[in-house]
Amino acid sequence: MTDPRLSAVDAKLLATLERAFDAHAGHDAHIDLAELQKALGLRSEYLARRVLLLFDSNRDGVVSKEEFLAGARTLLLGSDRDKLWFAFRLYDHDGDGFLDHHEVMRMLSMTLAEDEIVERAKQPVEQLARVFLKAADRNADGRVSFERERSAKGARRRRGAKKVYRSLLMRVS
Ligand SMILES: [Ca+2]
Ligand SMILES: [Ca+2]
Ligand SMILES: [Ca+2]
Repeated sequence: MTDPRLSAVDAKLLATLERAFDAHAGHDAHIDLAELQKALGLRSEYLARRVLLLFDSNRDGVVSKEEFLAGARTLLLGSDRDKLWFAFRLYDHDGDGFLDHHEVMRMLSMTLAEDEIVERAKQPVEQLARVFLKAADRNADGRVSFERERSAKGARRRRGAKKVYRSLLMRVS
């Protein structure tokens, strides 16, 4: 890094991230699905797979150090919009730019499962999904786009995103 604007904090973070990568990547110097799931402490292999897809820019199925640093920097130092965009793509399973009922259901199920509150949840996921969509889906077409999502009261979805950020932050610090 030769950027003179790179602050000491930034440089320190980069060093921390590099150490975190080395610790999890193993001898092949790449983070595969199992290593990523373990590194993030995720119960859901599906969620780990989604994170891997977002980090894996060259689509070779594993995360290189460069890909890891780029992704982690976006999540740690990026704008709120960058972070939300990451979370949105995480749950947009078919990549059509919208969260539909099934994707919202999956997102809520996973968030609840990761938080170990699935047994305690009084409302079934189906009902939560309906409430969420009703709050976030302003033009009532049954799905949520990124722009609308951003401005809507998508509190549950944001909590899901926070969980991922928290996991990432915890593992790299
Ligand atoms: Ca590895
Ligand atoms: Ca890759
Ligand atoms: Ca979708």
